[in-house]
Amino acid sequence: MTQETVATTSDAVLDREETISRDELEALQLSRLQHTVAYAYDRVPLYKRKFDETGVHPTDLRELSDLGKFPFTTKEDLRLEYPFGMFAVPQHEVARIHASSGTTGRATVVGYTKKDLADWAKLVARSLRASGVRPGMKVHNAYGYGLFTGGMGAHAGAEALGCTVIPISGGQTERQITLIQDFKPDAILATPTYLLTIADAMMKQGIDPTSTSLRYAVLGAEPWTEEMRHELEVMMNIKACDIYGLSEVMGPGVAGEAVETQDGSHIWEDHFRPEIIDAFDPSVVLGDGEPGELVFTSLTKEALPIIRYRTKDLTRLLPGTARPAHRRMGRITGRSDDMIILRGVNLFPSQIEEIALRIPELSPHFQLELTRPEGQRMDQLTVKIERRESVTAEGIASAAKALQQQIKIHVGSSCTVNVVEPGSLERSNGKLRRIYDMRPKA
Ligand code: DLL
Repeated sequence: MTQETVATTSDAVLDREETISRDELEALQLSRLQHTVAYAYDRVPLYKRKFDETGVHPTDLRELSDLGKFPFTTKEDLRLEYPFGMFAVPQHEVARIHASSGTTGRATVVGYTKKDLADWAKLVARSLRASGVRPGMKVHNAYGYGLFTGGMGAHAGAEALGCTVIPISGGQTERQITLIQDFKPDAILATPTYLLTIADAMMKQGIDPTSTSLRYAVLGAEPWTEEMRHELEVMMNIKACDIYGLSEVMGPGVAGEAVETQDGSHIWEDHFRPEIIDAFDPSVVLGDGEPGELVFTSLTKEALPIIRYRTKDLTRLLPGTARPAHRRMGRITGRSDDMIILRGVNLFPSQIEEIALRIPELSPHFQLELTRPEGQRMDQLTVKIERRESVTAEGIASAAKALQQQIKIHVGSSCTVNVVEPGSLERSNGKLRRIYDMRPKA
């Protein structure tokens, strides 16, 4: 790593930008933002077209709040510019390409220059370090390798931090368990539901998940709750922290959580300027603390500068704590496109996770099925959830009732609860699919 570093009182050495004041950070953001909008306007035809159509020019950005005058960028823009239309550098300067899976349409393609890759590795290293990982530790990386940014992004960050990386990727759970036992890693990087799959499989093999060498987990790529954190921490005797990111903005490491506070991920604001907007009226930029859709503008990216990217992730901005100048994001309640609208009530899978895990007889393994029975106009939600081992028949009945009632009270929806046998629902290999929408297509 070549970036400037400063010593701290703890056992970690932080980047200088992690310790600067808010004023200094905002001054840095403004100069980087002014550069980025001009750079994007000059080099990417889509930005020039959109800025011109909106009637804004890079020179209109005089203070940070002027960013609100600039047009948004959406996933649809990236799709329409498929594959390389959003790139701001000639192809020979693009050192690496990643892409989304494209299951919901054309893949979105993203690119990185050598400097982008170095910045990305630095920010993942920063996130891992915040979450308790230290140089010299062995890191078991179970994020998927390939076009998904999780595997290679986490890998490069752990290497940049000075760790020994075990690049196992996702899947092959039996093998993961063998290697955890044989290589004795200190930290594991995975999606929360995949770590649950691993812990669950250990128990099936008669291995006590608290007995492994693992002490830290850095989990992300999908929504998860405080209840799930508690579940995993107790089950595996680890400290579990959040890492957030998305490919269009960079990949993992846009934000990372500090192990000493465990109070939400700090957005690395020396590289990204976040905003929260009203998802239903995007012209409204909301204040800190107000829930809405997260929007990002990159401040240093060369290959794919991104201006006001609408993430569809719903959260809010909170003041910095462990890294005071960098605001935190609240837990993501869900994505606006993952929201179930059930008879007029909005519902997210994470709400069900939160409620279910407070009921001792129920496990974190659940699926949500949406149906519309023949001849009916009303949609039906069925929560299929596995019971924990050693639960009696009465226990199952009362847990099902409790879940149904709590969902009605906290979410406002009526649903059917179906408590199923342990091991009967599909396990996660990465990002877990929670919603099964079986309603007839309109
Ligand atoms: O999931 C990047 C990543 C990899 C982040 C590994 C963390 C760890 P995408 O595949 O582009 O990139 O998906 C991005 O995943 O918009 C969120 O909806 C969701 N997501 C990512 N991290 C979190 C998190 C990677 N910590 C999309 N909590 C984002 C909740 C998350 N949701």
